[in-house]
Amino acid sequence: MSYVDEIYAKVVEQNPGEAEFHQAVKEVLDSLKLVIDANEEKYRKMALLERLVEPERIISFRVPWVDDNGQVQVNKGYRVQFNSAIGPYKGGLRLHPSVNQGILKFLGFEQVFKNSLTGLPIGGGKGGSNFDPKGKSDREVMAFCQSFMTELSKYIGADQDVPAGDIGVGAREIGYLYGQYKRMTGLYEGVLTGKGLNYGGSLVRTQATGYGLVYILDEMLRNNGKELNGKTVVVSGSGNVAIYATEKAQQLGAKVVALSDSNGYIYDKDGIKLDIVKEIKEVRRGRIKEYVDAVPTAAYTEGKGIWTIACDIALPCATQNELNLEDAKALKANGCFAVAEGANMPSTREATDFFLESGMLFMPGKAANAGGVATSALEMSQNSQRLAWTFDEVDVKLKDIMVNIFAKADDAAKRYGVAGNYVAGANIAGFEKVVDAMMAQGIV
Ligand code: NDP
Ligand code: 2IT
Repeated sequence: MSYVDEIYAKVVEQNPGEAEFHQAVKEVLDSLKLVIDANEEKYRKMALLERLVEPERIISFRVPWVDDNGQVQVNKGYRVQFNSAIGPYKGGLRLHPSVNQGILKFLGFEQVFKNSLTGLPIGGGKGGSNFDPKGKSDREVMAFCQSFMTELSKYIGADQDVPAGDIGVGAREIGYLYGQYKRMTGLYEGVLTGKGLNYGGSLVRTQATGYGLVYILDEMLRNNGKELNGKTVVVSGSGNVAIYATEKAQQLGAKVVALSDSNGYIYDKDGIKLDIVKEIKEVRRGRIKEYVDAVPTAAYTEGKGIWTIACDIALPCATQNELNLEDAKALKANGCFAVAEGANMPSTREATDFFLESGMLFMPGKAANAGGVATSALEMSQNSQRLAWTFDEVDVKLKDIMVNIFAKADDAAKRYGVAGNYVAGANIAGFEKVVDAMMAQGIV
């Protein structure tokens, strides 16, 4: 058995029941075969892959809090500190009832390669809880965040581990978490990113993941003789990433016709009116179906099915494994020629293979959604300097980083004889920097 296959078998055996983690590891290892086979003896002796797939540390803890009825609730809290070879652990916190250790390990593993691709000095981590913020009052969310941070504060720091937002964690939650960190430690430091602009946040961080996604999409299209202007786009989700991907796609001349949430999707043939979506989602914390109350010419459909809408470009921006083989085939049959992943691992492995084999342009999440964490790293730089850059300064840097990520994925794919396969390219390019740092730092 090759070294790569041996390691995958071990991961499955030693991490039972963690399907998403197995899936993420398999995709990366399959891409790395080309690189590892050429250096097998050296990497095997150093147990490089064994170390790469094992988190440096996982912290798991109890999160007790009191709800509005005076009832004590208990959630599970986690932080997966996956790899610190190239910088302090960096990655979001997810609050969603589906969160478990396996999902956070998959997200932390992806983050290691994504963060490497940004070219900035950040290692990989992820955390969160099975707490469900939906339907909770602000006071309940604050009580949860304070309890969560009381424990987490022992393990993080501006030069140690810097969490941020992810599903269910936005400006409100980061504010409560930051306040409690400061209270627990007495430190006013850049320990979290995605902070409010009045207490150390960076301009563009709110928009960064969605904007970055469209910047790299644009770069991929232009490098393949196509353009975004005039194209019809379907975006899934209606959270932070989906909203700002829609905004930038519209600014660059595309027509976005659909958005979704976990209940269903809207279709607006005239193009989504984003100010209405922002009001529903960012102000009222409502459901996407409320869009048709404001725009009666649009349609709402309950359930899945967003990928059956005809489009040129699909941007999955909701959650993992939201787009399966059947969805991929429907997209292709309806004329879709490009897919870029705003979410982490939204396409199943079968869907990803179909995109690549059928000649569609496909940019995987760890490259395509790296603009969020890259701008987080820019927030860390500004915090260290005790300065705040202008919107344009940060936006220009973000665009430059996304163009560079495209170039790295494109170049690595070409170097290993799989030109146009940006999955392999991103995995290899992300791996090269991390492995170099790990080898240099000895057996740790
Ligand atoms: P938000 O919480 O702002 O929005 C999440 C959106 O996805 C909502 O519309 C939500 O619908 C939908 N969604 C979440 N879980 C499910 C599910 N199980 N089934 C169907 N729909 C679901 O999160 P973000 O926009 O920040 O994150 C979206 C994706 O982007 C995630 O995969 C995240 O890991 C990734 N990402 C985020 C970054 C960031 O900076 N925020 C950076 C890089 C990647 P509902 O309201 O019904 O739950
Ligand atoms: O998946 C991700 O890259 C994020 N949720 C953003 C992480 C960050 O540290 O900004």
